[in-house]
Amino acid sequence: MSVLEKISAPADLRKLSYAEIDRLCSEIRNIMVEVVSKNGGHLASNLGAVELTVALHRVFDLARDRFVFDVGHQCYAHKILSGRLNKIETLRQYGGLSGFPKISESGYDAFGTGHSSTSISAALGYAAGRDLNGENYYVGALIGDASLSSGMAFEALNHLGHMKSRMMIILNDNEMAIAPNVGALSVYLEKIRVGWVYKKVKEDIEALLKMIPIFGSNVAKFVERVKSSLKYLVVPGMLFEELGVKYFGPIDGHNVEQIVTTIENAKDFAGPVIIHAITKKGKGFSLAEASPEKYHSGGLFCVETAPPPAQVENKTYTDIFGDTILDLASRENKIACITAAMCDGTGLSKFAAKYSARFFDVGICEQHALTFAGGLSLTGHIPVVAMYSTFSQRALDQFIHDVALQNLHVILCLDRAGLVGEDGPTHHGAFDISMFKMVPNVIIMAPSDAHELKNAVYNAVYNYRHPVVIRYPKGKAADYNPEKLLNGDFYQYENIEAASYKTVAEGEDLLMISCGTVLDECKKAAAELSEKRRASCEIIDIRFVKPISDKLIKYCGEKFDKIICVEDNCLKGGIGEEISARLYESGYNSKKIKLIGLPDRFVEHGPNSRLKNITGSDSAGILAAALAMLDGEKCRKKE
Ligand SMILES: Cc1ncc(C[n+]2csc(CCOP(=O)(O)OP(=O)(O)O)c2C)c(N)n1
Repeated sequence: MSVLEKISAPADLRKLSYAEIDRLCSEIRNIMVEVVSKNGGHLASNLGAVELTVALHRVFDLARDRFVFDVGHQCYAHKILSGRLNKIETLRQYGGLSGFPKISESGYDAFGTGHSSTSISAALGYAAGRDLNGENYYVGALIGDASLSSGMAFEALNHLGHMKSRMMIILNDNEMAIAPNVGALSVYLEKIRVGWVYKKVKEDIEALLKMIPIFGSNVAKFVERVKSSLKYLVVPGMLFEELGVKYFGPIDGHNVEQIVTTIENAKDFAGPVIIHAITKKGKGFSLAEASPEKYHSGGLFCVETAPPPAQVENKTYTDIFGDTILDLASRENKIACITAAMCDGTGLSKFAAKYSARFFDVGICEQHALTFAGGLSLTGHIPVVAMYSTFSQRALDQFIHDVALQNLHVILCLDRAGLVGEDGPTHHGAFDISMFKMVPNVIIMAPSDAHELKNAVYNAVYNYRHPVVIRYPKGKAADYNPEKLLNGDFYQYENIEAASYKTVAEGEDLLMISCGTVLDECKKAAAELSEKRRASCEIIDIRFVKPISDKLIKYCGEKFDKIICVEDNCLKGGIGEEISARLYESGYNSKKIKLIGLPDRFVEHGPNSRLKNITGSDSAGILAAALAMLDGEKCRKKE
């Protein structure tokens, strides 16, 4: 009988011996590797947090006590232990368990997460509410060392020190973000780790100081000064203590007994405490221990072998962006690239290796990344900030106030725009068009294929002296042909005038305005339409979300009565709404217009093909909308 089988509720963990707990941790790891190899997911972080999670469930009753998992990508052991083992096979599948904590999924999930560095704020909110209500459950946050470096986490620590609420932070310190962690805080934590041995030395010195006879107050003051300067040198956790948070550690984050004992001691403290646990990312699975970055998150893999490197014909939009910026940087030495702890994920690894002086990893600090870029641009550099669309949500004010208001030449490259599949609603890039389109001075491009993306980046660098946003999705790049448009060894970039659009197919009966990589779906739908109804469909690749020219509006208004706008942004504030309003405003107010894009609800997790289908934004949905327009048929019902 496996140890897991002995656990019908988390409280059963308390009945286990520590030898059984060790076996349990291995069993949990095996399940994780098995499931992630089939369903994809965040492996390395989960493997590293098993013992911490088991210890939490052993000490606390997490149905009542409230623990917030930061980012939430390390929640698999928590799900396995809190009544979801029988559904773990469905992890990240449509209708199955989410890859992140979700309050609608289980009462054991205290707070929904996905974006980093929210846990201390959310836990402190819980603690404040608990105290107002006169309740007495325990509250805590489990946060990684990289997530702790973000502004939000610092804001929460600052507030926590002021509130002095009874709550616990468990710092899961594995020295890694997705890649090795960066920044002064990480150097500080490194000092603590290294200084583990200094602990003993410090105790000896203090004992020695106590033995020195004190001759008058000067000597006493001197001793105090020596003591406090020594504290800064060698006492672990001084930073937290100074902020009013009692520090425990560092401890071995893979030793359940040690973690449990420390939690038990720390939780009796009346105010805020932090337990600093040292862990290894990827722990227990040799491939992930050796390459935690590769196994941070990702697709399917064979349990025995590492995933194969990407082939040329499988280049993603991320790869195309990375290659392009590398190429342009060789010609333009003012280009500087900025990432918020996502160097590889955004395709900047080659740039970082070749142009390290012009590369800045600011940590998980999207807000700082944009304002930093603003300053950098005023020194004559051309900052290119690459981040995922979903994380740019956090930096909207910095984009508006620090970049756009001053009309600075900062290029914001948004990867993972549109639906991202199995990571689900916390990670879908559903809102960037709506967010950025409203901002004055900005040029926004939505390239429809690999070559359009290359040209977008080129034009953003050389031709547009404004803030520029370029958005592109996850996945394999359409129309990628490395030979295409080569002039000798050099790629032949094209100058693109802002607001220019491309007519992809000419037609008479209906117009499809396509925004970005949904162009493929539009083409498929148009082909089927012509086959099914002999209807001729014009397709326009709009290229620019902003500006949209009056010429385009006039052309659409004069030539077509039926117009379908397709995008992978949410419909609210999307490009379809913009075109409808502009048509109406220009007097073309009797058009039949159908808007296709993401609905006014959060789209769940699951394979992208399925999500596109249920939101009606695949070729079948576009075709159905076109048929409904042409024939007056009812649109295919959306979920
Ligand atoms: C706001 C935000 N930016 C970027 C990310 C992408 N991201 C997911 S996990 C991660 C690294 C987290 O490192 P750490 O907090 O140390 O946890 P670990 O994975 O090492 O356990 C990053 C950058 C995110 N989830 N949220």
